[in-house]
Amino acid sequence: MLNKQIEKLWEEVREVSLGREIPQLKTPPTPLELLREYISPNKPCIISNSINHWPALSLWSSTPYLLTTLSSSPSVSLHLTPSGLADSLTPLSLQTPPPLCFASAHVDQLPFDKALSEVQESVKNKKVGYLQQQNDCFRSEYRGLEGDIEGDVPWASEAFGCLPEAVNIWVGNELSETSFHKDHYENMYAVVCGEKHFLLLPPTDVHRMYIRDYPAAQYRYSQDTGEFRLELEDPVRYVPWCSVNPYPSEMEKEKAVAEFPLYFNGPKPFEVTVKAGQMLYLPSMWFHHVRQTPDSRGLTVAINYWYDMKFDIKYAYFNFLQSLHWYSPKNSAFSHVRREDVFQGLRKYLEEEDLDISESSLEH
Ligand SMILES: O=C(O)CCC(=O)C(=O)O
Repeated sequence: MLNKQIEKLWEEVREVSLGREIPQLKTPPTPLELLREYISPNKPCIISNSINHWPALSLWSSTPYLLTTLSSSPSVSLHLTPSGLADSLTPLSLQTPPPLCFASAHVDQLPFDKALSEVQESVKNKKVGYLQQQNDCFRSEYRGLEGDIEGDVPWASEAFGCLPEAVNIWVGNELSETSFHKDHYENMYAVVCGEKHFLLLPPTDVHRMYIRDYPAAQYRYSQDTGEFRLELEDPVRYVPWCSVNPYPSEMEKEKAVAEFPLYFNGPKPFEVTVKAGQMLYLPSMWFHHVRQTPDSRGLTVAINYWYDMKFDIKYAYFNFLQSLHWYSPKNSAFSHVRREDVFQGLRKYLEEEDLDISESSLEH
């Protein structure tokens, strides 16, 4: 039973390395400082005054500028969901227990002006648009804006010893939220318009995220009916995803705390707001949850640079830690009981939908 030792690790990491607040740097660090103080110890920081020279900081707050500059560009990827939560856990049906799936957004390719209108006309619990695509979309779909930012973050590229693998843009408003997850990339995340609010947990806190396998599903939006349908992938594909929603409604709060006590009763996540003109160094494998506050015209715009991470000893330690089981007594409100529930609900759903999925895939 390693629970006590794992809990000690959460505390010790904060005591010896992370502290209680994310460091705020007034100017960009030298490559050596970034490497020594932040990348090597896998420690986030917020950096001010590092992108003041980007023309984007003044230009992109003008919607007419964006529309004109991107008017002859190829189409851009628009993510549509009913709730603003893409890549997040969603009930597949109204059954009890509700079978949860990992729901990805409906993705449309549209000219920028049409896609931006969809974001601006988003309606909560009906249709929410988020302009994003994590495939280097800035350098392909938004080429027209390339001169407004730098192709890389020079002091970071020097510290990482490489150029960014991908540059992505995120254009949304307060209705879009990104659920807790981690990436196998080093991330330099710059906010250009509005604010982004991050909750951060170090990789050592992996047990507090209740990562479980969920069947993948896809939202499909119909222009004809104006409705979304959630379709389970066939054959079933499982996605390991964090189970914790850090902001449950008042009604759901008690249940959430009972289901995920390690998250809600453990050390508080680091909370940081990245303002327009600031950059967050988000180290590889850190769990992050992202919300946003738009600027006065109603948009948040951010750019992130993904650099390859080093699959070094930290990665090996993380995998080892994740392989250790958190012991939960049988019949407790969380742990295996809930996992079973997830599959019980799914089994019922598949039967009702007459989907032929083998029992063995459900034992996954
Ligand atoms: O800005 C967002 O909504 C999410 C950003 C994110 O998850 C990332 O850069 O890895």
